[in-house]
Amino acid sequence: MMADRKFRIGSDRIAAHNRAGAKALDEDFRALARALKRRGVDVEAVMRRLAAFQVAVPSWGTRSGGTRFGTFDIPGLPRDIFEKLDDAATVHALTGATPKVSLHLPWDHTDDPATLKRYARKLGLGFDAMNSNTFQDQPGQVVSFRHGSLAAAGRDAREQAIAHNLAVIEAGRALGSKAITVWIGDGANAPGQMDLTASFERYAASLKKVHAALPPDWTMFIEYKPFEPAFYYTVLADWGSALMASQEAGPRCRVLVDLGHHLPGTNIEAIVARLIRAGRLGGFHLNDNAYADDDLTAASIAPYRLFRIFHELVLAGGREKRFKPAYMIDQSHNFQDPLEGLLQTVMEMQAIWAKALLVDHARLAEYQDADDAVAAEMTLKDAFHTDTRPLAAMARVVAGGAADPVAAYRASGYRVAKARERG
Ligand code: RM4
Ligand code: MN
Ligand code: MN
Repeated sequence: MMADRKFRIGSDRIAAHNRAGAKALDEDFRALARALKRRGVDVEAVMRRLAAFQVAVPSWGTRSGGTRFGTFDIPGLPRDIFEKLDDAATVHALTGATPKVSLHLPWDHTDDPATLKRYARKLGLGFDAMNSNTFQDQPGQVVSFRHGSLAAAGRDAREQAIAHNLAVIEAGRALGSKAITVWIGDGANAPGQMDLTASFERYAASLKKVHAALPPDWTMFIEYKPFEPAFYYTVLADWGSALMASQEAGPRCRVLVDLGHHLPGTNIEAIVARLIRAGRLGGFHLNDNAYADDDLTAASIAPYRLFRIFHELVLAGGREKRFKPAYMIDQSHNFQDPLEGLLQTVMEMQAIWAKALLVDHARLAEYQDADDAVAAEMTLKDAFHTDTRPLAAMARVVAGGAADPVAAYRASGYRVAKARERG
């Protein structure tokens, strides 16, 4: 695997892009910083915290993905995990905010983890949570997961699912990952098909075995989802079930909130607040939805909802210095160039994270104590309506990324070069 002959977006190209926009960005940044200082905001502190905001790129997000019906590939998509890492490194080069990649097994399986690890290190990348997959059968699989995996009534299927999760942990250990994310599709399509109590007990018992195999510095995340593929009953359908399961599994089992895994109208920030209170919030799969598990680009539909979630996280970070949930992207790109979708996502995340950092907590608390609903809401809105894009752009430039990652990516001709390279 010769890294050096491949087309890359180098720091010289990024620096040239930034130089071209430097004057305008400087003006916008100064004007905003002045306005924020007038509002009593410590702009340097906001910039420091913005610089610390990092999000993991999913290996599967670098390819055209997931409608249930088919995918429509554009030329130049990555063909293997090495090329997926190349693309992830491109996102990191342009944003300075995505130093880690999340792998999905067996999709990203390699027989040679040492080489993959070395390759990643050369690109300046590390590995975030490993995702297991027992929601599909793989070619040559001994027992089918047709009737379930970790929660299956059949012991063979359960043991095979546990063994797969242990293998994912081993694979992740070899790569330097520190977490595993478990999502299962187990459930039923017809009332009576499955015992609601026994299926949950089997699931929790299986999780416990996976938990017991965690290396000492590892965490596990469990992901709930209200329905699909099991439409009548899903074993891990909601945050309450997930909280119970995590508590039964063990202290290092945390709940992962995938934003798309909620029914329309759900107050996700309240769920987040409860999970924080229980000490069981593990992290996020960032994406957006209009209906269900749409896997749309994060903040494309409901940016204010994401802001409200981030607000809870900023508050929690203020209360507890060690509070550090994992941020991972989990979305599919059907109509976009996947890399543009990822870049756009990181830009949105940074801008909305910056908004959440601007909330005046002292004022908000005063209004809440005075039962002043209007003033309290307007305090949130003051932050939300602030155009924070110059802060986000400046944070990227300082981190060595591009002021405008999508524009720099387009101007580089990356995808055309990859189409030539990758055939
Ligand atoms: C699921 C869930 C998982 C992801 C798979 C591909 O709906 O969100 O996180 O691994 O899709
Ligand atoms: Mn997910
Ligand atoms: Mn999903």
